[in-house]
Amino acid sequence: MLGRLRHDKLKHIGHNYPVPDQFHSGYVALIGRPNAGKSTLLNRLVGQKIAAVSDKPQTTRFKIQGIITKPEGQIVLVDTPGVHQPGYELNRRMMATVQDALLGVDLVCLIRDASASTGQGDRFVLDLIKQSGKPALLLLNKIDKLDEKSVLLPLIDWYRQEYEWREIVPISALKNEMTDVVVEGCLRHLPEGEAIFAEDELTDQSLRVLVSEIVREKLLGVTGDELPYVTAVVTERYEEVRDDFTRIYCVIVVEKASQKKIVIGKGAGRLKEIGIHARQEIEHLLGHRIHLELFVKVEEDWRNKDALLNEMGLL
Ligand SMILES: Nc1nc2c(ncn2[C@@H]2O[C@H](COP(=O)(O)OP(=O)(O)OP(=O)(O)O)[C@@H](O)[C@H]2O)c(=O)[nH]1
Ligand SMILES: [Mg+2]
Repeated sequence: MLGRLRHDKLKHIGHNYPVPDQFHSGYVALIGRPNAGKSTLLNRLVGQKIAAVSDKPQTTRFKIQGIITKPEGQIVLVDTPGVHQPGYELNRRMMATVQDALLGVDLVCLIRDASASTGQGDRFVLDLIKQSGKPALLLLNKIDKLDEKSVLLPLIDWYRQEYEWREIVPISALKNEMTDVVVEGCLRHLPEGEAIFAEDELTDQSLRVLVSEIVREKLLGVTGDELPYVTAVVTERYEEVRDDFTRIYCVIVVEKASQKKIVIGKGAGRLKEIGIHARQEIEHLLGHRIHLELFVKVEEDWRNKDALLNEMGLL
């Protein structure tokens, strides 16, 4: 049985919180266009990297829950894939994940890249939230990229006319600016209720999935703009050899032999680089040494293959 990532591995937090009169808890979906910074914010708020982040759109492929427990309440943050037009079965499932997340949460956070101009995609995301009718916060992200903060004003005006936001918060997920205000805002608008997860839990993802996401993130980091969409990573074996040593085998799936060549690189240089970066981060996550082996496998048209997508845990 594989464990989950818990706080006790990372830092101790007190076990007996005084029970405040009103404890608020619930699920909060992070919804937005690809690259808006949803996963960056999730990692920031949880205080630990649990979701892959990259500058390539469509990094997140499935639902990842991060848990934040405070004396006043518990927030289960639901990170979702960026909203985009589905082309393949993979993308259809990604969008089904977004719809599913919207249905199942108590509160929605729309994350908008405030440094980008408004487009069709933004209108589409907004319509999804309108249709859900859920209470929502508007988070205008990447304010560190703005020379003039005043450009936020017309953006806020536009969004205000479209929906009754519970709160509008300009933030920088990357620079950790105003992120505590997001936590306070979420807690304020969640219903009263008991904690859903144990207070030391950080995520509902298995270590197996966290590991393959770390490998995929490093892969995205070293490959060009074409490859992100055609690669997937599956943790095939996860052997806890000893308490302080784990052996892990991951398979990187691509669609063509030519892509396999790109991933492996000259003299297997690229694959080694991915392995080194991933191993460092996984060792940091687990707090002990690991042996990581990466394989590359060609699986034509995997993005349309139900069996493979099921194996990857995509809905
Ligand atoms: N300058 C700046 N960059 C940011 C900020 N937040 C996120 N980014 C960058 O934006 C890029 C996308 O971030 P992600 O967190 O992967 O975005 P996402 O919304 O999860 O994207 P998908 O999973 O593809 O939908 C990364 O390069 C981040 O470093 C921010 O506040 N400021
Ligand atoms: Mg993401």
